[in-house]
Amino acid sequence: MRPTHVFLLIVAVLSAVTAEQARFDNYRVYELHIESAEQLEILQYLEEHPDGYIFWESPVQTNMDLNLVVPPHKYSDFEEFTTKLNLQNRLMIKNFQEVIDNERPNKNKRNGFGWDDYYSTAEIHAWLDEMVGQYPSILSSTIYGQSFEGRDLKAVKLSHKDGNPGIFIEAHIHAREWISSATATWLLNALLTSTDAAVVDLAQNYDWYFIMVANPDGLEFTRSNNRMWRKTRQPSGILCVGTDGNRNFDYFWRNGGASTNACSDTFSGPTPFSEPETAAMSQYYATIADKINVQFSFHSFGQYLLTPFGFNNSPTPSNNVDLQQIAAKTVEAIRATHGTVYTFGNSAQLLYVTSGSTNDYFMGVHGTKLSYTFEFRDTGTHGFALPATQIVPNAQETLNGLIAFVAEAKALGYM
Ligand code: 0X9
Ligand code: ZN
Repeated sequence: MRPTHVFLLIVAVLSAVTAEQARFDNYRVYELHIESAEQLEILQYLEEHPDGYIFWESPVQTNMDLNLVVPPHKYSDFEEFTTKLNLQNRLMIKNFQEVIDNERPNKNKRNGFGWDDYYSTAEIHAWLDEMVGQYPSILSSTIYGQSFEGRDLKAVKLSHKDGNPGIFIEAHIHAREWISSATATWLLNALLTSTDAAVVDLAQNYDWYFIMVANPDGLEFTRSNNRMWRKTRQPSGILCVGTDGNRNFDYFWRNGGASTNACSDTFSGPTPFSEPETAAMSQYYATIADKINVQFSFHSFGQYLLTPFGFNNSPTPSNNVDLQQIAAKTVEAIRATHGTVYTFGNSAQLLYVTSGSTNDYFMGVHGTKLSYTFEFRDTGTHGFALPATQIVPNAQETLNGLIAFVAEAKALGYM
């Protein structure tokens, strides 16, 4: 570790020890639907002058849904402006602190790593090291860089034999999306230990590359200071910190759906790959890209399976019919597991415009033919604070989705 990193780590640890965790008592969460240019303009102004409001999505276009967290001192203000603007809104959460308080029912039962609770980067990495120690002939790990605060950026590779098609999974680039890494570690565990024939087939006949925590500094900040943090932790201006990792990749960077305001949650960064976490991921991917047939990004929430491209006026990928056909099979298998309904389609059409995302970069720059974003559970009942009791069912349905995915991708000649 460089001395500056040691220093930063000490600062980070000290501030974590002295910091108070932000509370959200009686904060309400509303889902809004932006219809008119006027509504969009007002919401964009509000995002730049939030005064207590918290945006879960940036207002980037008309015809998009957006979740807005409303603190108690803004109840009447919210009522007034939504009425004046005729802004469609639906109360999703009455007291967000209560949802956070119910997120980790097993947090005081410390019995090692598992999937009935959420864990820190250090705990996740320690578990990965333990797995590498237990399965040294098939599992290996790579430290592909360091985060801004000096934490290891770690990838693992599961391979039973040479020449397998490659599947790359990148999770937890957004700090508050805890279910993303929990699902990824569950999947790796299933690939290592399951005796189910379909899972054994996936494990033995494909090479799996996982990045469990793409943004470790962000994850730690959500645990110590603010559960709602999204970005990296490198200062982005005098008053603001962090860049949206999923807007910082160098492909049609700043071409829509990204902010140039350093305080925004969708800040693109001052330059592409300004963040050590994204620069390192792109360099790591460059070393394996020719072996990768499929790439998945794990996010939450909304229950979507999204396909590229996301940027403004982007072209439709030449294999879009296949992309959608594979997605259809995947969501069908997800639904057949526990009844969870996913919607699939192009990310810009279904959700909103984004640029500089991992998916766009891996497909656009490296030519990865199958590239998808999972937005896991739920549809807004708990939002980012999905109870840990849902980790296992979320992961089970994802695994069944992946089994169906691989079968269809193989049938279409991609693997
Ligand atoms: O906005 C994002 O980065 C993702 N949604 S989230 O709520 N998890 O932040 C969606 C990104 C999907 N778009 C592409 N990958 N192109
Ligand atoms: Zn995300």
